[in-house]
Amino acid sequence: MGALLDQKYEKLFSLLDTNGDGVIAEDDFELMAGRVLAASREEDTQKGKKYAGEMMNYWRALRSSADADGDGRIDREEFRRALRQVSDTFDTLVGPLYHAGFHLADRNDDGLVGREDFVVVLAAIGVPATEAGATFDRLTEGNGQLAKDQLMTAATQYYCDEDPANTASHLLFGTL
Ligand SMILES: [Ca+2]
Ligand SMILES: [Ca+2]
Repeated sequence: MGALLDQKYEKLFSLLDTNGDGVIAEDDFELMAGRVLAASREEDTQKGKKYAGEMMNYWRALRSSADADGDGRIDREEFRRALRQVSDTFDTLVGPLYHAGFHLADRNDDGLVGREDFVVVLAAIGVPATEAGATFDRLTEGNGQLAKDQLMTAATQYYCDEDPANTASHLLFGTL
């Protein structure tokens, strides 16, 4: 597996280690879900609960596939090894969280997400706002509205794809 995937998994690890203690554990997901819901003011809504639920599902699926030594914490090496297998399980492991994130950011439920709402969510998971804005512009090719298919393509390619031409997907969470 190539260096590009490893760079992306490293970036993802840094974001998911929300409290920065060098391992990914349940408390990181609780912290991140709390930040996203607070930033989008969806703490008590159906969408917010759905997102928080998917965050915990992601954690449980990740733990069951990645936590090789069973200590409830996932270190960098365990994470990288697990994500290399992810193309087989993307739809169940990763897809639902991105669906829920999209619906959270689609504030008026018209199937499109605007720049500002996208930036709020990405900033809440730790991507600097200027980089999140640039991500949005790349994904939408400057069109100003993000469709769910565009996000799902980017997410799939972020986890599974090594073609250097798909820059917009590789930079989904900002610079590598
Ligand atoms: Ca952590
Ligand atoms: Ca919308």
